[in-house]
Amino acid sequence: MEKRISLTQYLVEQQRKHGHIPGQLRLLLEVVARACKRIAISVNKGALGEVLGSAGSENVQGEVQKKLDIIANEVLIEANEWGGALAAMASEEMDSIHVVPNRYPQGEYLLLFDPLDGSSNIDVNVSIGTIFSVLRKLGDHESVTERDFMQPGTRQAAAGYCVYGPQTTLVLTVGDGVAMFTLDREQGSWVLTAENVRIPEDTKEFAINMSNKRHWDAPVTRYIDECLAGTEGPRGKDFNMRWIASMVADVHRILSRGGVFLYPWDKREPDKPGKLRLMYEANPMAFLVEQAGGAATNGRERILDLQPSKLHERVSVVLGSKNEVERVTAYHHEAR
Ligand code: P6P
Repeated sequence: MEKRISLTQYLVEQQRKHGHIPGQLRLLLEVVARACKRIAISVNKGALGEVLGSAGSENVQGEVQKKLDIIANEVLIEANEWGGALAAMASEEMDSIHVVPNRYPQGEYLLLFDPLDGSSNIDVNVSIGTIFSVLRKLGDHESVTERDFMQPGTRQAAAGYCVYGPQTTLVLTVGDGVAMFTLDREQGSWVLTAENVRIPEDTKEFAINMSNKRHWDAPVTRYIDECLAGTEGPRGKDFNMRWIASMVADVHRILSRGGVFLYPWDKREPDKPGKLRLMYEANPMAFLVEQAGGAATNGRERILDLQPSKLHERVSVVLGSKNEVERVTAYHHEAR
């Protein structure tokens, strides 16, 4: 079997091949990967590690925090604040940004993350994950504020996720395609197991929480009804449905074999554009999906083009196989 390469060697080769990865970014990505390894160890302990259940607190979203949410957040903060690559961090679990303390050197990057996405699955042993996005700090002003983070997803320098499932897999892009690394637990190292990942443009598999059907907007209802009609309907083919309720796991399946994922606006919270967060869920996943030849919109516009105004703002998400995303988006425009 050919010799597999490590994450470090992959990043060094990317740096050498394209100059695509400045030294600071390579260091940052290796630190994030190491933090994900530590989170994987805590996640894998489950009940043995006293890490299941709720922490008895709520996050900025008003969601009950699980113990592992807080552990994962602390691991990412502690791993990243001393390295010198970052100016500040933002997390789903923290109300405001965390500026790198003065006792450490400040770098030129901003790191955003959902430290443990899919928390409702933690206690029932279903795959969960860490999602991260890297932006560059704009300008050379000293004091970093939340305004520095208000950049569209097209400005991401890197994005990725780690899925804690049957395998522990790190998926990464620096704008030159998508690579996947599987954690070799015996060596404790990330090993390249796929690169230049491609999402098929067509699919027969959709992912949506069907229990919200009565709350959807007409274009989404039309699209899903056509999928459900199968060969007897206008699509002329049968569809399959998957919903893991863990975005990382659903997106990983789509990167691995195609599919379309929808978490659209619905009338349960009419004043909110959607459930998922733009900055540290939709943007990194949209960057990965586009780099793999897929598409990602909020039903009408390209997610990566959206100009954020708030750190924790939400968005509707339709992503995956290009032709399906384009169909859903076309239905939204027709319904205008
Ligand atoms: P629902 C997990 O809480 C999450 O943010 C995503 O990972 C997932 O896709 C979605 O919410 C699941 O939401 O409403 O189906 O529980």
